[in-house]
Amino acid sequence: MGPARIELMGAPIEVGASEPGALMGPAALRTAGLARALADLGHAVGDLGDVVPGCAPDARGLPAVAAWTRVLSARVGESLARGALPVVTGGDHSLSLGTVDGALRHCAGGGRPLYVLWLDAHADFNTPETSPSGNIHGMPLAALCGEPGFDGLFPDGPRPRLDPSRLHLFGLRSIDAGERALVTARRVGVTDMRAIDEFGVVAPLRRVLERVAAAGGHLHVSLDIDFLDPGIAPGVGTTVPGGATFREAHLIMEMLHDSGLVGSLDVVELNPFLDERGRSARVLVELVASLFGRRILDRPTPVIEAVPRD
Ligand code: Z70
Ligand code: MN
Ligand code: MN
Ligand code: MN
Repeated sequence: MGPARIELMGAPIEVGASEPGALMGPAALRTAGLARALADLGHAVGDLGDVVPGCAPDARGLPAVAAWTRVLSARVGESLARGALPVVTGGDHSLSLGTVDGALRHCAGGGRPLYVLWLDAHADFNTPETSPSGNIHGMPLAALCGEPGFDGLFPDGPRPRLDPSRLHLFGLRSIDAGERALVTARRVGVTDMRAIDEFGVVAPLRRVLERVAAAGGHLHVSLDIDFLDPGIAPGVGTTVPGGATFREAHLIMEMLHDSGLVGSLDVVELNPFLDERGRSARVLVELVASLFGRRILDRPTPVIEAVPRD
């Protein structure tokens, strides 16, 4: 059984990145037929349009990101409270400050643990102190996990923090020295590209999904397009060679679908200005369709026992 309703929201934010163009991401995904692809699978789909932040269009830096965080947290919270599954399209990765905050608050209210699967070439675990670039899209996870240096980003008052042990970085292949130290110290779960080369995507992802299922958790998936190899998805500001293949990425999406655990989704960092004839937008639509049940034949993931345990 699928979700009651999938709610698409655009978050055309690019102040978190240095390369302009990500604000066109939601429009490109609409043009590539995201809503139609999901509706064709039999889902009830609503496109709620683009979220509008409470800041001036030319606002920059942390105050602008804070305005986006507030409104996205509220919109995602409302969507989850309606029993819908919010899919937020970006926009740079700083938008996940809001989407994950909204999911955290929703889960805290319901007494459910929130797990985050971060499909990304990067760790996005810098703080203003460790960041070599100052770009906020390289920092959302440090902020969400409660690292210092982010005063004024979230609404005042108590806020649920993301437990780093419930965060899993998948596809990591570019990490700065300061964030490497933090990721290790905080015991963040990591399946880096070397692990994928050695073990494939299936066994590591099954471990993650088993943990979420055993805890009765809500899984938030954050898909950064640079998780994919730039050869299949060139429409991105920061290309990092050696990314996930078309087949690996589809298999991950199919496994996520079969798990039934995904409660919210971000699709981020598509930069249509740098894309080649819509290729990257189209591959993202295909991947999201696979996450929502598109499959080759009508058969589920083989039983977990088929994969040897370590
Ligand atoms: C680098 C930084 C980053 C995304 C680039 C890169 C961060 N670690 N994140 N593209 N999505 O500037 O902090
Ligand atoms: Mn719920
Ligand atoms: Mn990212
Ligand atoms: Mn990235």
